[in-house]
Amino acid sequence: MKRWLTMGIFCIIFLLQKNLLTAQDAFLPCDRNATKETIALYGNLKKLSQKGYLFGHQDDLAYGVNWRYEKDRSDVKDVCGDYPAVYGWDLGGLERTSGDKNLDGVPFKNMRQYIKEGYKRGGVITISWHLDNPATGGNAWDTTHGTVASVLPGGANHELFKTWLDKAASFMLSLKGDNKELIPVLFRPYHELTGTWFWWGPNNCTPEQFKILWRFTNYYLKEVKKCHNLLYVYNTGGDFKTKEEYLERYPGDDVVDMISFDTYQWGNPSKEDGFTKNVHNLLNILDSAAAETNKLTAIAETGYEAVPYANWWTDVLQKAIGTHQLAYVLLWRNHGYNEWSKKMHYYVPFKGQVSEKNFIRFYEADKTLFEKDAAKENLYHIH
Ligand code: BMA
Repeated sequence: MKRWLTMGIFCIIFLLQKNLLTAQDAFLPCDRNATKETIALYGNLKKLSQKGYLFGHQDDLAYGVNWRYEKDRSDVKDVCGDYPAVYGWDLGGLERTSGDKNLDGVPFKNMRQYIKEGYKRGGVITISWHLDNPATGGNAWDTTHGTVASVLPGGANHELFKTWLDKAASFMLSLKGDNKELIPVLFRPYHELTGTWFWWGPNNCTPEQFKILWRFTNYYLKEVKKCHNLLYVYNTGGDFKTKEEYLERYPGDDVVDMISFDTYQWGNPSKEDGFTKNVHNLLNILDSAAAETNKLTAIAETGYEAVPYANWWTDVLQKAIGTHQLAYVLLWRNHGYNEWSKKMHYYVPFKGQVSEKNFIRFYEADKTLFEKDAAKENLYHIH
């Protein structure tokens, strides 16, 4: 009798474990050799998106409005006492011969350090890449026709392009935690891919060419360079009207982990609610694309330049997201005064800014998750 009972208990444990394993298996990164921290992050982000969305900020630790490179400082932390849960960084400039600083002046040496610090505290890292135009030597906004075809295998700039991917790979592989483990990165290459302003946009390549560009990048980083700490984020502009349009350039479930879009507030939200309505529509489409592809979702860039509307955080952004489940929402960088546009260029409040109080309410909302919330989740461990 006792033997039967013991065997029965073993059977139940076995079946339970098998079920749990199957559940985990169903949600794995597209890189089948992803590191265990990367696998853990992916599964945990999926679970966490049912509770709320992580709050992210670009270049958060490097500078803010009226300050540059002050240890442990962050405009977000100055206002609400907590760091963002997601740290956005950009590799643009790494491909240049002189590549020691990115296109916005952040030294890559510092960036690597900030990434380590954020990861160590339990935050999440995402990286975009405003890479130069390899055909012309111009910047990412040089939309000279034909560049995409020229970097694909067999194209005139393919070998040069590979040397740039080599540089991106060595940066990714240089990101290590205290135990020498690779730091997982949500990699968002060829961002705003449906916009006409970058050389990888639809005015410059067919959907097929774009897909090959993506698939080659994924193959090269994963198989040749052995970067197994990357989760791939497909990212469009905010200009799509249907799921089919959204997925027109989607390169395949086997090379994507997260789907996202970028969209910014323009105009005056106290007079019209176009942004809220639009974000809501975009999120409905994103949700249906996620149901089809079984991927995580995010708003990878958003904001209202200089946040001139005091209640923007709760009355506009929080409302726009509503009950949609997202892994994260990231606000763009706090540059401060921009000499070129002669305007203030920042997207999160700093001490004394007009939306400061409302940002604290947004911080306190149940669904918004900042770094302390993320740290509690132990995102890099499989639970
Ligand atoms: C844009 C602006 C630019 C910046 C670029 C890349 O949105 O913030 O000033 O150079 O992003 O970070």
